[in-house]
Amino acid sequence: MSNRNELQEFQEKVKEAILALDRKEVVQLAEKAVSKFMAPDLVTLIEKGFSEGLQIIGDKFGKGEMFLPELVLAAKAMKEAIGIIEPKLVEGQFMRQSLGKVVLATVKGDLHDIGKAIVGSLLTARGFEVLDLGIDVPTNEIISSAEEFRADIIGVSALLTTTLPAQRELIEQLEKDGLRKKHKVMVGGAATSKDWARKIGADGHGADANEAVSLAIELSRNKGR
Ligand code: B1M
Repeated sequence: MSNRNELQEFQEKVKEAILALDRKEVVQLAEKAVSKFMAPDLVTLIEKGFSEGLQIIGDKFGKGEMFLPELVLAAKAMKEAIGIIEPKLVEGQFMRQSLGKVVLATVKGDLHDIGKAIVGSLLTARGFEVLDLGIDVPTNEIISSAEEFRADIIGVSALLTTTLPAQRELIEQLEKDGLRKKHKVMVGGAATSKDWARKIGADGHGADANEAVSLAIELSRNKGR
């Protein structure tokens, strides 16, 4: 069987295990994946297998076909799986010259961190120095940490329509503090879009982790402009 077919078959198995809320199987598949696939395929597996599975659960939750405890179980299994895969994504990267510094945070009021963690792992794997401030981070804390860390880029994630405004607030606060030119701002997360990024004056939007990395590379090249 070709590697492509194998990967696709694996993706389907991962999706099924997530949908079945079978934590043990999800973890076992992550362990197998690490021994079978190289980093680029693992990224595809995260996006097309694990994330899509969770997305389907989210859609079912939105329609009232699944409930919060199920969402929590699926998210826990996914986090465990990503924890197993992450070291393989970043291994061998430490000798590289830094591409720049990124401060990442999920905005205040928002507890979703799986997507941000994936973005953080891929940025690290590509050679960025990443400071992840975690979830539910107040705007002032994001700004003071970015200043202290001398971040080239501030990346903020928001998954709820109610927490989206915190991304706008961050940009407004940077402007008020006279710091807007010092830090590029990248936004992402399921509630965001390219339109939203334009509307609030962000420097870019990452629809997924790969796009976030390409954007960060572009932004760090255009630093100071
Ligand atoms: Co929540 N949740 N959740 N949830 N949850 C959503 C977001 C929702 C769309 C589900 C639904 O109703 N269909 C909905 C939001 C509706 C809305 O506002 N429009 C929702 C809701 C309502 C809620 C609660 C309010 C539920 C409740 O309590 N009644 C509650 C809110 C808690 C809070 O934050 N205050 C809640 C809680 C939770 C859990 C804690 C159970 C859990 C999160 C666990 C965790 O993160 N540790 C959870 C989950 C798992 C989801 C869904 C199902 C999946 C999110 C996820 O991890 N996806 C989600 C449904 C959905 O998104 N469609 C949902 C996988 C992940 C890899 O994708 O995060 O999109 P994502 O990240 C992607 C890209 O967006 C991008 O790259 C990543 C990789 O491709 N990206 C970036 C992300 N950040 C980026 C940053 C960048 C660039 C790209 O630059 C900085």
